[in-house]
Formats: sequence, structure tokens, C-alpha cells
Amino acid sequence: MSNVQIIGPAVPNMPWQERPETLNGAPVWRYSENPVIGRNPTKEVARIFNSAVIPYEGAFIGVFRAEQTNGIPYIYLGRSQDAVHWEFEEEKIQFTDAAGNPAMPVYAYDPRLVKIEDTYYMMWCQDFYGASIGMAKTTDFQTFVRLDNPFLPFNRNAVLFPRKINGNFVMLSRPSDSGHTPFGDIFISESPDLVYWGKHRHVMGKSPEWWEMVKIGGGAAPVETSEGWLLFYHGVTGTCNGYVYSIGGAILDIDEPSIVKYRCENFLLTPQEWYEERGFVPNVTFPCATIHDSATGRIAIYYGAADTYVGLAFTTAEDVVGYIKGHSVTRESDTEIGIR
Ligand code: BMA
Repeated sequence: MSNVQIIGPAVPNMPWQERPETLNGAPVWRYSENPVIGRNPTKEVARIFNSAVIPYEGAFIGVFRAEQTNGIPYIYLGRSQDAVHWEFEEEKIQFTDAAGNPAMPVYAYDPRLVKIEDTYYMMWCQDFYGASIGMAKTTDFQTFVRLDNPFLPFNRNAVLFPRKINGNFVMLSRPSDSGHTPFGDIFISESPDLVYWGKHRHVMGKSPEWWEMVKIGGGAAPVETSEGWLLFYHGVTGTCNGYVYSIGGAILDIDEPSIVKYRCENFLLTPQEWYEERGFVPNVTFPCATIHDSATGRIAIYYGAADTYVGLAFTTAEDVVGYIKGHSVTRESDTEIGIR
């Protein structure tokens, strides 16, 4: 019996490969058949990456950042029996307003997907007089109804927690500029109704660790565990040849998630395979979702690779929480409540 429990449903059909015997560094290992989504996945899409998947009706469904052949990103729906082989709809997701009228964003990228009670919520980055967060809900993956944009521009990397905390919806986000933002910390906001957002708090910032010196941003929706909220996020460093995006790990307090309990000083995964180092944007590993099984503690991390592919990596709650705790370095800006 594992010492670290995942709190949530069992997903016995989730994808899985055993940990290889030779693994140096963090206990996160790549799927041997990566990338799971290659180039030109459908007629009018050149690349799919930075995408979110979730168990659905005994199989899996996902919302995929698809760079169309005209270069504009939108979100496409995909379905899979095994969460490895995906079939995509040929037409992008059509959003409507509450009255059912078309309400398409100008563009949409980096979606996340979270189920709260019986509703699935998507968040993504879109134009709102500059880069900001869009949001929609669905119960059947047929109709997608836009919600009000939760935050003012500029903002990216919004991730809703998979349940209310102290009675409110809770969302991470990363205030930014409208370009290739050279700064950025993770903040948290609360809402009683997904319309009015407030009680903003700072969660954690870029750190002196060299792999996350420039900016960080929320990644997969936090996983509820017996140790707190397990957060896979991205950390960015700058080089003479541009940014490098790695995957980091932290554990947030279960009732006050603006408090970081543990934060791993090492990256959990950094670009090293051809599909992470070579593509539209080289050297990017960008986590957007996990599938996890409470019965076994297994976790599959879905990450965008080089703004071109989707990769899959595995860990267990026990392994990764142990590693994060064993290599934790927190600073005052992590452990404080986050108000100034
Ligand atoms: C960020 C976002 C991500 C992208 C990354 C690297 O600003 O646009 O979608 O993966 O840059 O290009």
C-alpha cells in the first residue's frame, strides 16, 4: 500500500508503462512510443501539442491545441479508447453563448480540461484585447457554452482545481504580457459562481533555480493527494538561443493552496528527446493534463513537445511526491499566504 494516496476515481484503463530499471534523476519516465501525436494529424491541422485529456464514459476524450494549416490555433476535440491513439474531429470546436448563438474566439490555444461535479470546464488562452483566458463548459462534448472571461488581460495558463475549496471554485493563472512574456508567477483566484473572481493570492514565483529563472506557469489541473495538491507546472529559463521549457513539481496546501508546502528544486522533465528538442519551437516540454488512478497511484502526464507533438510520461504519486519532498526548497514567497 502506497503512503501517498490519490484522492479521486479509479481509472483502471489508463495508459501505463513500468518504470525502466535505469532511470537517473527524477522518477518521471517517457512513454517508449512517444510522441503519441505526430505532425499533420488531420487534413487542415499541421501540429497538435499543449493539449488536455480526461476519462470519459469508460474511454477518453480530449481538447487539443491544433495549429491549423493557416497558422491560427484553435481547439479540436479528440477521442480515444486507450488515451494513446487519438481520433480527431475534422472541424474545430464551435463555441456558443448561453443563448446558443455562435461565439468563436479569434484564436484559442493551450486548453485545459477539468470535471467538477457533472460539468466539464475548459480554459484556454485567447484574444481579449490581448492575450487572456477564455472559458467554456460542456456536459456532453456536443455543445460548448462560453462563460465570461474570468480575468483581465493579459493572462495565460489558467487551470481550475477539480473541486471547490472552502465553498468556492479556485483557479490558478499566470498574469503576463501579450507577447512572449519574459516574466511570470503563478497566482490563485476564487469565485462562488465562475463569474465573479477575487481573493487573488500569489502562489509561487520564478525561482533562482536556473531551469525556472525566467517564468513559470500552471500546467496540469492539480491532483488531489493525501499530501496536498500535486501540481505539475512549467518552468522557463533563457539561453542565448531562446527559452527552454521544463516540467516542475510542487505540492500546495489542501485547504489554502496559495501556500506551497514543497517545491522541487530540480526539474522533473526537461527537453532531451528529438521530439522535444526539434520542432516549431525547439526545447519545449509543456504539461497540460494528467490521467491518474487512485487505486494504484499511477499518473500519466500529457505534455506538448516543441510546439509540435504530444508526449506522454509516467510516474506514481508515491515516487513523485517522495522526490519533490526529498528535493524541496521553498522560499518565503512560496510559503506565505500571498497577499501584499
Ligand atoms: C508560450 C505559449 C505556449 C508555448 C510556449 C513555447 O508562451 O505560447 O503555447 O508552448 O510559449 O513556444
